[in-house]
Amino acid sequence: MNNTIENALNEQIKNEFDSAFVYLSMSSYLDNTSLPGFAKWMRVQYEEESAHALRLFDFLLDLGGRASLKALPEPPLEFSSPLDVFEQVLAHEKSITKMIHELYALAVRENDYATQIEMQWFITEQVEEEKNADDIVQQLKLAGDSNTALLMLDRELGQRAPAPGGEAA
Ligand code: OFO
Repeated sequence: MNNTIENALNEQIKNEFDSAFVYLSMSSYLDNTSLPGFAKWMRVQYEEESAHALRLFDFLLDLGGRASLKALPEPPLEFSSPLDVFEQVLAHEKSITKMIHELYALAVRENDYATQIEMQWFITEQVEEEKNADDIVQQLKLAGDSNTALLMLDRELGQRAPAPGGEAA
């Protein structure tokens, strides 16, 4: 297969696993902060990112490419508040969106139609990812210093169900 596309897909597999690692670390922080609902929401997000990585991994193999897994940076461990966590999630998702758009543009330049179509799924997914993070940032801002509002939000986020069958969603 096209080497440029193979390298770019391998890089994005790493980026998706990196997202998974960052969110799992955030889940640990949130659990330690006695916010089990937030922690669960983030744990489901970890599972979704892992599914995104595996989706790209399988796509690369289906194209006849070779998946070369790369080392991941150590994720951040400490955060100053749930709002800090979700502002970082939003910034992280915006950077991932940029990477996906660049991958799509590369597939266009390389006349790789299959990768263009695969990237369309990720482009749509990123709209959802940014919206979800932004919604929670706004809700946390509205909650302000109210512990009651924070606990209500924790209960609501704790209802997030895992993606069925671990599928990317
Ligand atoms: Fe894979 O969508 Fe977030 O990073």
